[in-house]
Amino acid sequence: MTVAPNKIARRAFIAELLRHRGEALIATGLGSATWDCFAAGDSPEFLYSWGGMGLAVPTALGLALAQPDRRVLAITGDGEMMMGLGSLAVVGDQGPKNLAVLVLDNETFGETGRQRGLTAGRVDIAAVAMAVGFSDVMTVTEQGATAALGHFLFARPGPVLAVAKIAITEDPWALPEKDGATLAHRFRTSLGVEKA
Ligand SMILES: Cc1ncc(C[n+]2csc(CCOP(=O)(O)OP(=O)(O)O)c2C)c(N)n1
Repeated sequence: MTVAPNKIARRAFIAELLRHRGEALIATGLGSATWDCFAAGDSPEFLYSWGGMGLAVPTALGLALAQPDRRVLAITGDGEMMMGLGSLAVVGDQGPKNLAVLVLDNETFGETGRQRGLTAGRVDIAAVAMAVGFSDVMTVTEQGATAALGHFLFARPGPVLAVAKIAITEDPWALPEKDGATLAHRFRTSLGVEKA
């Protein structure tokens, strides 16, 4: 699936996609992916990252292995994913059926000043995922693709990865709790593995 008339507006896209979440756990990449998920409606089942560039997929992989009965989705940016690219190979090696990855690809380091990202050139993260053993990949370029994407990310046997080609946009600030210990405690409590 690859057409690109108008690139995707991330906030509305994520809000629509998360309607299909069910009980999936979400690990967000730093910066904009975190703000998008928080803006769509906060949940203790969202594990936000404020600064761990490259750690969204490793975090989601750990969750998926520790919680095999829960669907786990990492939502992250292209720059963040490129920094943690090797983690895709670990996912391919481990092969968790309950893990999905969504890369919000604006082909820039948006948050730090729109520096050019590698996916603006020849790098194809979906092709990398296929090459390291993901079971399926998808590239989305349409705002209205959220139902198909939701089914792919939340129901297809994993590990699966989707790349959504998104627009470079200026979105209003939407900042969740910042304290990592508080966020982790809230998340673990919601899983029932820690007392409130
Ligand atoms: C190790 C490390 N290097 C650099 C940064 C600074 N930094 C924060 S967000 C960001 C860009 C993230 O780009 P991308 O994941 O594509 O997300 P976008 O902002 O474009 O949505 C960078 C370089 C950081 N937080 N950590």
